[in-house]
Amino acid sequence: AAEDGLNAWLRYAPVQNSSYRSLPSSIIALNATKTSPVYVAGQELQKGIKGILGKQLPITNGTGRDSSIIVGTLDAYEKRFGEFDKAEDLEEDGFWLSTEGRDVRIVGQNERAALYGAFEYLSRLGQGKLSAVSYVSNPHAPIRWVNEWNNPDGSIERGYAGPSIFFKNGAVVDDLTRATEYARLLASIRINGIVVNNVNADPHLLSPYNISGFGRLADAIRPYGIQLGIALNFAAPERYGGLPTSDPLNPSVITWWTNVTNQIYKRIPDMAGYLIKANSEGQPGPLTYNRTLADGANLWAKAVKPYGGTVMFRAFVYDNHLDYTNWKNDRANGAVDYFKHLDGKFDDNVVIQIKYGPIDFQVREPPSPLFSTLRKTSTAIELQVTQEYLGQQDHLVYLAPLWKEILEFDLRADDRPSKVKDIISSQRFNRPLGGSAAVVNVGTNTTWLGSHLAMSNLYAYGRLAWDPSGDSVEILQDWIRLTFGFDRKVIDTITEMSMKSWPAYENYSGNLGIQTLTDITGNHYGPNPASQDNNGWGQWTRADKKTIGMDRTVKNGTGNAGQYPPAIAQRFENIETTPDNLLLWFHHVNYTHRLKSNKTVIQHFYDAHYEGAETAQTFVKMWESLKGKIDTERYNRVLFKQIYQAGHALVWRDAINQFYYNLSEIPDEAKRVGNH
Ligand code: GCW
Repeated sequence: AAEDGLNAWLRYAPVQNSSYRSLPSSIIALNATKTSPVYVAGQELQKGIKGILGKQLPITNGTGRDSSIIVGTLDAYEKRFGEFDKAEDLEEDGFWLSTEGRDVRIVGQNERAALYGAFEYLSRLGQGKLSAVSYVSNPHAPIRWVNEWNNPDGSIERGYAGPSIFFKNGAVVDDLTRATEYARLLASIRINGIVVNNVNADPHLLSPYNISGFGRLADAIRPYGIQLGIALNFAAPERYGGLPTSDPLNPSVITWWTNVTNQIYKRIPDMAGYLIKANSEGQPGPLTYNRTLADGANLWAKAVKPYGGTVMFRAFVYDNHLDYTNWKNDRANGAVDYFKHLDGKFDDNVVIQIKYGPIDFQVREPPSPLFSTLRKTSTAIELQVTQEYLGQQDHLVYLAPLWKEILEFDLRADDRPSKVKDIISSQRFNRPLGGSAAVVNVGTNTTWLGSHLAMSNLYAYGRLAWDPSGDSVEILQDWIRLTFGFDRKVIDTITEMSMKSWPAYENYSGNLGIQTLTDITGNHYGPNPASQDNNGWGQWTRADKKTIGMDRTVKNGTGNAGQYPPAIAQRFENIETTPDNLLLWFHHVNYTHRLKSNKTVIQHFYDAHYEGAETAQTFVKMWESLKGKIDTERYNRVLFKQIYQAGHALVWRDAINQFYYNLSEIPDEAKRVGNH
């Protein structure tokens, strides 16, 4: 049963359906050299059809007499069958799938695209989607990566599913089975890059021994069409290379990085590129040497350029020793303040990787204003599948609806439609690159993320990276069918739990845009509203006896609202047009301030915390109603989590409500909170 966890949505559980009898009788993988993605596609089709239909199809070269499932690249297909009339419609990484006619045909623009098409076909079979179809599917953006904050000792920063599948004792592990299995899962959701080490990067990972370790890792994931990326430590020239400086304009530093890069590409010719966290949370960076962030990014951009590599440069630059006594200070201003004047100064193969909101993966944030600030720079959005502030996989929080809110947000740059999804795809500002990265942090746990239900988030991430217009419920239900089967009640129940989960978590953690009120100085888990304020981290609530919220207006506050294009700036500047769910993000108000719902802020707090915690109680009963419809092992594991969440939601409710009651001394109209 551990297999169910490991295979996740690729279980290939049997499906009974008589109309499958008309299936082709062999598989032809065109021009497949061993370990190529097309070869893997052939193997995967064989395995999947065996599982789903109980039929063992031979992989042949094709006799021409029998019907076949044909999979291959556009080139190989045309060589074999002549000109292909859909060729023009295929973009990079795109595929064509046709189940019309005698054969099933899967044609990829490149090798990995052929594999994507094979997985798509298997996903349809596995969900009982039998109608004859013929369509092209192209990606919304070229960069569809995951980041894994893995340290060489095997620990994972903000990972909640056990130690690393990649590293142990300072080096890449010998047995890379799990790395390959992970690549398989990721390829099925069309992810094409993995940055395997923590952005708080260990400079010693650049040793020749570790470069050969990276090489083995790259070999382990390459058959799935996935490229390896490496996170760098800016100060490696000093900390590992023995140079007196890491100044990005110093010739010896440039030579040093160029040499390291050449060594890496010698071992890994298709290395995807570098990811860099610089001048952030104590990490060194170009600013340490009075150079610009662009000077740093461009140094690596030039080193990887000859190999077609990309530099992902994180926008998560801020001062974590902000003076909290100054009400004009605002961590949320950091990204725009640091990057605005650099627009147009980055090389073409640099992509600025921007967290979805201006602070840090909170339960609710507006989109980062940097998305609409950078017009001459490529950008990507950074999301978290690992639930750092969102219950760390002990709480069910289905994240697609949160991501969709950001991706569909129209920033109105130059008063024109400017949805975040069209900015990061490179379309809106006509940039060469763009896309998304999600911090996933899988571990050795057989469920990958530490929770069976949390895997809907990884699945949804891949789906939305490929097509951000996808619908949260449709994506979820595809995942449920593939993971748990077709039973109507199973589908409806998990759908209801998942769709209620983010609003519930928001209700019992931090609502009205006040942020997730976790302990912010430590593990980011559990309630601790007092920890937000009076320190340099800048995740302030500004709560006192009478008032609460960050004043981010231009007229009176930190000016953050003014970082958005005019139409949006106006909306947030103005308390009447700021939506209730972001009220305390942008405004500092009395607890007695009336919301659009006509409730006071404090009463909304009390009520929402009761409501959210109540919803979490119902998840237990909902899950229990599935007993007998889900295998015992997964049933019990999920039940355990739901019972835990129900209890912890009460802890959240009471801790937060009591805290604001003690502070404000305003009674709860329903008389639940207080000293009775
Ligand atoms: O959310 C914060 C985390 C840090 C993390 C940092 C970042 C990798 O608490 O653990 O460091 O963000 O994104 O760089």
